[in-house]
Amino acid sequence: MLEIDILAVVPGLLEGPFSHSILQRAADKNLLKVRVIDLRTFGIGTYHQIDDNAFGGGAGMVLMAQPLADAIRKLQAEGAYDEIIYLTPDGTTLNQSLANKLSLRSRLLLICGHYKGIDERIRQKFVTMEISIGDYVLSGGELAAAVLVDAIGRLIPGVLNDGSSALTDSFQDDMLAPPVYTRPADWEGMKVPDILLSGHEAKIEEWRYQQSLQRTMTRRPDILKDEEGI
Ligand code: 6GU
Repeated sequence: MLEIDILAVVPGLLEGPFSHSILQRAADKNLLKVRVIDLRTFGIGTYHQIDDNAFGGGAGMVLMAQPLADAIRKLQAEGAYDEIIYLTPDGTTLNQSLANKLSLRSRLLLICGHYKGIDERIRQKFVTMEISIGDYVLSGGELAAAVLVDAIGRLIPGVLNDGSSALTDSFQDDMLAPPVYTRPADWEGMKVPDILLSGHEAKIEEWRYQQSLQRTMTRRPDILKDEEGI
């Protein structure tokens, strides 16, 4: 069982993603438990303030240390986290290897930033890992958290029906996946490669490997391992 708590500024953004398809099945099987916590409930004063202007000036608000610390400490009191992850464009870029590692943990806290980010002292005091989902800027960490949970959730053993399926994904062996086809074998005059209809398992495997290799060399030579290289 993997428990993921998500501390969010806009929890509504996370209502949809976890109640469908694979992640819902993971939850039904008690393999994954995602909980979204509204940072606003830890806000200060009548208006439940969670952000303030940045010291030193400049446009944009910063999430204050106190509401974040109060939320983190309350959640920690329910059980220790393996990692406290801050979703931020200046974090380590997410890749398959990192998703694999995180899928083996049992309790994670994801912190979603907003505006100009969170007070640096929260990063120093609590955060153990900082993750970005790519080199572009989102308006907040929630959608990035949804991407991270999807990437991790489908890797938890038992979540996918076909246990081998996650292992043949693009990136899983530093290679892109080969092309796939389904019925009909002839669609609008476009035929499925004969080899896939041959029933010859070893030859099909070799064809898929060659297709993967070719596709990776042309599209993503940067991810190829040396021994497979040109
Ligand atoms: Cl994790 N957060 C935000 N706000 N923008 C991003 C991101 C995260 N990863 C890529 N862009």
